[in-house]
Amino acid sequence: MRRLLTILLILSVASISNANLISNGGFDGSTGMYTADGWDTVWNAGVWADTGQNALKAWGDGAQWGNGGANQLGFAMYAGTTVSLSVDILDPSAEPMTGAEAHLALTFKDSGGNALNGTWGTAYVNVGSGTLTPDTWTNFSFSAVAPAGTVSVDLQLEFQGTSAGGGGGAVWFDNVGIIPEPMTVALLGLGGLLLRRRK
Ligand SMILES: [Ca+2]
Repeated sequence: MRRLLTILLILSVASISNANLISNGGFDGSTGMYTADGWDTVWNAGVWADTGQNALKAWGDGAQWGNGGANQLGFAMYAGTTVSLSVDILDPSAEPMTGAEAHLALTFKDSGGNALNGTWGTAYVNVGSGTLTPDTWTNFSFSAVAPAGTVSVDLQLEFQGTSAGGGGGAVWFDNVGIIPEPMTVALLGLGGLLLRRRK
């Protein structure tokens, strides 16, 4: 029985590793304002092919913290899982980001829907205006470990104004991936412990 349990544990780990959780991370399908197939919420953003590929364009409203973006919510997640986020970003020379940043965020939540990860409740990376080569797709990625109590994770991509009167221009996002990398080694070790105790 314990051996069966161990095998099931290992199989369950294998089944969720190295799989991109995102729906339509390439923004294929419909184009237009305030829409992105497979994404939960789209605000001050939309999908177009201006850059030569279908991608999400997000913009601000000229105000500090004015923002636009898109999210996908509620991916089931185990505590201790390392979650990697990868996104391609482009700063368009026709409407360059000014007084703004591209905000890439993972929000881990507990069973009560409370955000974990400290003060802001979010693991994130900000790519500030002026740091990207205009009109050039650049890949950004980061990893975060799901804290104790995690049952789900949300993804948010955002254009975010950072200065009073700033938040101008736009930013493009494409090829979004969230890859969970469970603590396979630790769980295999746990399996080994169970087998050893069986003897
Ligand atoms: Ca695309």
